[in-house]
Amino acid sequence: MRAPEQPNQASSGFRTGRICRFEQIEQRWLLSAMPIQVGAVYLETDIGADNSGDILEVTWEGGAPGTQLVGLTIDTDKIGDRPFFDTKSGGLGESEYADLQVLDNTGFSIVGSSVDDGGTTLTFTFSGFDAGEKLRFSVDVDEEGYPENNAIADGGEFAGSKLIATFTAPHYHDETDSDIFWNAYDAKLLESELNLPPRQASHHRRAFPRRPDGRRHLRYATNALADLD
Ligand SMILES: [Ca+2]
Ligand SMILES: [Ca+2]
Ligand SMILES: [Ca+2]
Repeated sequence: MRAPEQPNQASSGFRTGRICRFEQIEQRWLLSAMPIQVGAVYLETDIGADNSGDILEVTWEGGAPGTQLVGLTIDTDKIGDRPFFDTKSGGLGESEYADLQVLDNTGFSIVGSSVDDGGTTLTFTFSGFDAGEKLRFSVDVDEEGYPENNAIADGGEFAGSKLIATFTAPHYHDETDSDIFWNAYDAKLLESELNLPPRQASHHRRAFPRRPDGRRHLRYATNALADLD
C-alpha cells in the first residue's frame, strides 16, 4: 500500500520549499479564575436592652491562588426607612448604643475600620484575609422611623443594605463588587456553600419573651452574597 502524500512533498518525491513546523504562539494567560463568593449575615440581637450590639459575620471562598479580601463596606443607605449605626451616646440613636467591636478575626489583621454614630456606612480594611476565614463583629443598629427612630432593625428592615467587597490577587487587577442583603436567603446561602448561619427568625421569635414595651424580641438574620467572576 502506498503511503499518502505529505503536504510539503511534491508528487515527484522532491521536497518543495515548504517546511512543516509548529507555529509559535504568544504566551497564553488564564483569564478567569475560580469565581469568588463573599457573603455576610446580619443578626438583630436585641433582647430588650439594645446595648449588646447586633452581630455581623462575613466570609468568602474561591478566587485565584493568593486572593485576599482587603476591603469591606456595609452601606445601609437604601430606599425606605434606613438602618443606621448607633455607636455612641447622644446624637442619633434610639434606646441604648454599642460601638463597633470585633469578636473574631482569627488568621488575619484588621488594618482599619470606620463608622460614625448615626451614620450609614461601616468600612473595614484587612491584611491576610484568606478564603475560608471569617470576620465576626458587633455594632448597634437602629432604624429610622417617624415620629421616632426604632431601636430594633430586624432582618427585613436591614435587607436592601449593600455589601461592597474588594479583593486583591497576584497578577490580577483589584476587583470590587457589591450585592444587597436579602431577608429570605436560605436558598441563596445553600447555593453559595459559604460557612454562614441560616436564617433563624422563627426559632428565636418563640425563644424570647416579649419586651417591656410589648414588642417581641427578634433575632432575625439576613445576608448578602456577592459573586465576583
Ligand atoms: Ca447615638
Ligand atoms: Ca440604639
Ligand atoms: Ca438597635
